[in-house]
Amino acid sequence: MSTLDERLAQRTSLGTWTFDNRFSYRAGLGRIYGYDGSSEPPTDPGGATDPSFNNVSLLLHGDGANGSTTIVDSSPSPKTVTAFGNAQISTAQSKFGGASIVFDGNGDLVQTTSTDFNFSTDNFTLEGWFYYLGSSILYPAIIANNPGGYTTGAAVLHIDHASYPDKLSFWAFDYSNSAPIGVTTTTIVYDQWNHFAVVRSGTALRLAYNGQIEATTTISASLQFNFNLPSLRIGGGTWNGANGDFPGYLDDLRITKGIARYTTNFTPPTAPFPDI
Ligand SMILES: [Ca+2]
Repeated sequence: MSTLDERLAQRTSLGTWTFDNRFSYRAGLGRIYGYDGSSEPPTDPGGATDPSFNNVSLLLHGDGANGSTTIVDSSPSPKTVTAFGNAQISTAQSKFGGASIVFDGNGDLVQTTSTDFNFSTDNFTLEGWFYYLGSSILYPAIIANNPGGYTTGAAVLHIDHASYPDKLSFWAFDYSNSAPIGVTTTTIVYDQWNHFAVVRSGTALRLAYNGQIEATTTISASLQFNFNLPSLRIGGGTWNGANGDFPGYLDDLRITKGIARYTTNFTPPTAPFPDI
């Protein structure tokens, strides 16, 4: 039997290990449970497992050393995530884990590709935390695809400073070339962590700000979303160019394919999204 330290050093992104039937360590939860040899702890101290974890397409905890450009995807099928510009890990702000991803609002973005981001007509949930510094940038993008223009297949969640000042708005060209699918109602508070969620549940598309569903729009059952067109972009640099650059921090971003996680108001997570 190896020592606890040795086993922890072998930690990977998934799994549960037991030690002499006296402790278990659940990776991702970062907790050690003591118990009497049964296969499960007597209680679930964290309660922090995700029954839909296998549907998670992307999970960015934004953790690491200050200045690192290594962006780790903790989803079950980890994607290669590339930082462009000055996008990097920052310990200056963090919702969870002591660090987040910082974007300076000038050409920064994070990009990845996978067919896991092509939802077609399935349900999906885009969610996470943003710390917006405020700016005069017209359309700071949080999550978008990148078809090269606002054209067939284009989709984006951004902060709007044109028609909907300091609101979240979600757009898809195939829904409309001139109107968002949804716009939140609460003015975004700068310089603090706010939770966002975009949820498709069949023909309902909902936007939530800090757990309050502020927009519900009926969409066609045949409306398709492909955030892998041809890549997924986070934090800016969509077809809007510099107008799409997000200035601030993003933390604990999660994309779930096939699952509508929120269909009513909810309490935003009080802990990092589980890795298991
Ligand atoms: Ca973090």
